[in-house]
Amino acid sequence: MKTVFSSLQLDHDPKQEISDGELKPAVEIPERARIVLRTVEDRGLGEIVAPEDFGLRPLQRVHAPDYLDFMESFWSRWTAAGRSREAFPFVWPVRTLRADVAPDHIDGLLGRYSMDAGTPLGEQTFAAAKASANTALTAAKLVKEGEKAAFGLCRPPGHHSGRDFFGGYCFLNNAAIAAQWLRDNGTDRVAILDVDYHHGNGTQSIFYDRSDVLFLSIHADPMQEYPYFLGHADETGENAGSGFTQNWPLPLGTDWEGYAPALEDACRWLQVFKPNILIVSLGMDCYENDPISGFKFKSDDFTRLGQRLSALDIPTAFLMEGGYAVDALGTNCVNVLKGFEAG
Ligand code: 6XA
Ligand code: ZN
Repeated sequence: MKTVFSSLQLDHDPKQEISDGELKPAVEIPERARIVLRTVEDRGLGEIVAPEDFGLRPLQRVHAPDYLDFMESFWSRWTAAGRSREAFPFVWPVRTLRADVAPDHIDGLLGRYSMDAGTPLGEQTFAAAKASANTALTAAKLVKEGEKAAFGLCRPPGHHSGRDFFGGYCFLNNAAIAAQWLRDNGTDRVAILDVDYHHGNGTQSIFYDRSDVLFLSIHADPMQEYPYFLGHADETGENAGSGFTQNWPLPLGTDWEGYAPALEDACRWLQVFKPNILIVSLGMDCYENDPISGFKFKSDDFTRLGQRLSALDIPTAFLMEGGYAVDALGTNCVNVLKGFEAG
């Protein structure tokens, strides 16, 4: 299968992040994309192509205009306020504070448009995020035009970003942008299966009241894991979207044996929904040695995941999300894609 990637995606190069009560070295780093790209080449997955530029329109179909304006103007406003290092938000409009106010000060705006303090924003962040979205859109377009599968080597990732906020290392929701673009271009039914270790709260929220985009997510129980405040089993959609969101929160320590029944369930939903195209939010952070995660996948289990998805026989766009065990990331990712191809 083809891999889509742009070197612009490497320009988001965060140095530090806030986690565990410390400023630590960032884990969502350009080396992640480099190692996946190298493994795609070494194992001969297929051609590597540059993304097309789809412009702002597909982003505007998913994200709020004021959020996109904030992202576009962020760095000039940040530096105008006298700051030069990467930015972290630190105040949010929680219960009893006014969520309808858009403060003038950049520190207030950072809180308005974010969900956490763990996601550094730098000078090139939005340019890289736009390139990542174009990568997702190009992979979706390849599948729409008849490829059995395509791999969007997205970075930065997307699934935590909602209509008007960033967080969880995500700035634009690549999977949602690709799904909406498919809907706008004649694809009737799209399903998103999120197999990242973390719940895809942004994607869920974007399609929560819709029946044309099925959202399925298997992830670490948010009672114990980020993003905590979404991804629980009783969230199944609302209004026209009732029943079109399904979550499988699994306990910390889950291995392939514990994971497979949830995957079977999700596959049954896909067989009933019969999407024209499947988007897989492909995180590799279920891996046993992932530095920020708590599942127990071995590298071979990623091959099993790819094989199981292949049996569904649905045209599939794989879009990369998380996975931070950099040394094994290429192997684990290409295992899924090769497993899919081998069936
Ligand atoms: C908190 C953890 C962010 C999760 C990032 C991720 N700093 N999401 O991998 O899928
Ligand atoms: Zn993740």
